[in-house]
Amino acid sequence: MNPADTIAAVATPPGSGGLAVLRISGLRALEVADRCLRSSGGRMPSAFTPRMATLGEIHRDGLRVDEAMITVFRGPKSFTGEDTVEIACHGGILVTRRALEAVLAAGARPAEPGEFTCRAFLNGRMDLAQAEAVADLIHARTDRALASARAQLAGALSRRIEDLRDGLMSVLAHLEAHIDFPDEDIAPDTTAVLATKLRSALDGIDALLATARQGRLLRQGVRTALVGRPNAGKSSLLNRLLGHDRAIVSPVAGTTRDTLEESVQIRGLPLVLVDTAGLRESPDPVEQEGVRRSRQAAAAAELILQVFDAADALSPGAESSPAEWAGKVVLLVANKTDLPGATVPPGAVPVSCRTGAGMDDLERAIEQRLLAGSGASGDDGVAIAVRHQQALERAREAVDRTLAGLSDQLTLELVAFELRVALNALGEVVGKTSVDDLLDSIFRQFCLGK
Ligand SMILES: Nc1nc2c(ncn2[C@@H]2O[C@H](COP(=O)(O)OP(=O)(O)O)[C@@H](O)[C@H]2O)c(=O)[nH]1
Ligand SMILES: [Mg+2]
Repeated sequence: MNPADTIAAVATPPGSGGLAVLRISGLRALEVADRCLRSSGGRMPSAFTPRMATLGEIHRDGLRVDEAMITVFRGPKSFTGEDTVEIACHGGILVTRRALEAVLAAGARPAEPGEFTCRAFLNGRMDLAQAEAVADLIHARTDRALASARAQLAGALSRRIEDLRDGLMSVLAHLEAHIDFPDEDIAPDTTAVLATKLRSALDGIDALLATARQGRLLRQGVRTALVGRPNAGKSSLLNRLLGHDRAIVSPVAGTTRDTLEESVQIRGLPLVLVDTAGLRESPDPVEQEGVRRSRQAAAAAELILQVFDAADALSPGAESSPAEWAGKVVLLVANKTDLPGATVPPGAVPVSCRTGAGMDDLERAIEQRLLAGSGASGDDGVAIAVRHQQALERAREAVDRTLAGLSDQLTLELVAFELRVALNALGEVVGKTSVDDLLDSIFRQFCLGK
């Protein structure tokens, strides 16, 4: 990914549509554009007013490829920070391909995945956490996920990280002053002040770490298994939650034999629902396999909706949940409450998949149980990703060691060293690591003896 290259790509998804947008970015973006684009009045893009759409055409070898609206952005005022040209042409599969070929023939090279955003990061238009948020924003499937991605793109996570870094930096500055003047002992009350600052950094890190579960939930969705005896109404519940008939519902017990997966948004949370065969002993080998898959689906799920027939006295609701469900969110759903004689044990959510009664309550219960203890996202919408979590955990451990070093009165060099480890780990979240680390990672790639 040579940043000196001028790159081009189609920015809209493949397929035919009304419009397609091509993007050219790099030092020579305007030079490339001048070779393959012109306004309907015959002007070259380098003469266009920046940020104003101009009607024109894409041409190659003197032949017109397509009509287009062309917008020029002069760096650094562009997404990538470089000179950029955006071309909106007709969105046909072939016409888009020919347009891209014309741009490539004019001297750009095809961009690699993520390269435009990568350049935005390298050129200081956004930090690493914000660059990642671009991908989150594009892939968001629910409103909550979208809100969180927007917050991260706007710098909510970056600000929290910068605050933490500032706090730790001031402690480091103190330590280093004492290292430079070793004759002066660090005063006990100074140590106490530093320790307080370190502990407050730990609290800040913990607050961010508490959003990790929510982050995973929003980015990946919650695997949710519908389990229970045959005929309890699992497939009916799946259909209700989806809002349309997807699974076969039948009074014949054992109808659902394979597991079936569907994505759904429940109160802004992405869920992957897995309908399963009922859990029961069966002599039928196909159903046995279905039961085995049910167990597997339940084992892989984070949320289990344990459905039972509230009108069936023989189907006790409070069946103890198997030991392997420990650590999962299990919600007991009492179905068929429309039938006479239905009884709902405490803790179960009463619903009727036939009438739709109780579905709102069930959705609220799902939301509440999933967000409970997930630390929800912060007020600022921050919900960290796995990469941030790993860096923050390392930062946390290093701050812990710094604190221990201070109280054990280790040499200040060692204490400061741990603190730098913490600062670097925090820096990784936003893409700032110390020069030492950067050089290290660069020179490690050199061969020995050079
Ligand atoms: N009365 C009543 N019948 C229901 C309800 N939900 C499901 N059923 C019926 O129960 C039977 C089994 O439902 P199904 O969803 O296939 O159960 P599964 O085996 O757990 O997937 C079907 O005949 C459904 O029409 C309900 O809320 N009330
Ligand atoms: Mg079923």
